[in-house]
Amino acid sequence: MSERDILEEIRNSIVMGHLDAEDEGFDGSMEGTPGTVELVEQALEAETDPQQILTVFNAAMDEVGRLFEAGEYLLPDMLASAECVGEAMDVLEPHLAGTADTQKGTFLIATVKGDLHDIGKNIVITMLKGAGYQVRDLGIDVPADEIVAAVKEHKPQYLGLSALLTTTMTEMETVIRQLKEAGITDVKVIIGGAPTSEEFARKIGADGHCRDALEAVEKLEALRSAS
Ligand code: B1M
Repeated sequence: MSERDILEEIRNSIVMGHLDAEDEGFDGSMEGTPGTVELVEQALEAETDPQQILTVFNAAMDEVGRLFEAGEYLLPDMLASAECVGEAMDVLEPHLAGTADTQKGTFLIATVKGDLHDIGKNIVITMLKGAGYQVRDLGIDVPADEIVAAVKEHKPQYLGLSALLTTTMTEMETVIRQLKEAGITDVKVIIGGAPTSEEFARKIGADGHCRDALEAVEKLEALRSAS
């Protein structure tokens, strides 16, 4: 199978919620055929660039979002596709991970209060670990005061905030305000997630916005060399 074909198969398999060969997928007919996990393993065996596989995860979840918006997919369908990406990330992570370089500093990240989306955050974590940062994941649905307490405790150089909902992105502003109120000015805050933008980052006083995980690495490198 060509590289293009296998990447296309991974994309389809995520969209169809086909986790692995034991799973039947949304249409009930896929049991016994390679699912997302086996296809990612095959792609890695064929020496496909892991970054390229990550790009396919993004594309597949965009399609799932489109189908959900069109009313063709329900919540459990989105969850099944999300599970495919989660398991596939576990297979991919060792191929992306690097060794922590203590010189590079600590990066703390959370999905803000009210928001349960973590696929993007987890990709950012994998990429930053791969780039040598020490990463601490605070998880999902994390209230602003817990984030501020974690910053006080761990004293990271960088804080990442993720939000996928227009209703939760406003929590990022709360976090930045509470950091200021606590007198914490030495942590650089960068944000990301589909509804956020460069303009929004400026408005709430963040130090940067990242469109994707690659840009998160670039932004941290830029902030590091500027400091
Ligand atoms: Co939800 N959901 N969802 N969902 N979901 C969206 C976001 C939505 C756009 C779908 C749609 O309608 N088209 C829509 C939001 C609409 C809006 O706010 N305008 C939506 C909705 C409405 C909802 C619910 C409200 C549905 C309901 O209950 N009726 C509900 C809310 C739950 C909650 O959070 N309280 C809900 C629930 C869920 C699931 C739990 C089923 C599941 C999440 C499972 C999980 O994450 N473990 C889910 C999913 C899977 C999606 C979509 C389909 C996919 C998200 C995703 O994983 N994308 C999504 C549609 C879409 O995004 N196209 C959708 C792939 C991922 C790699 O990209 O997360 O953007 P992304 O991350 C990127 C960048 O944004 C950036 O880098 C990442 C990697 O490149 N980035 C950062 C992200 N965070 C960063 C942080 C950084 C830096 C970069 O820090 C430095």
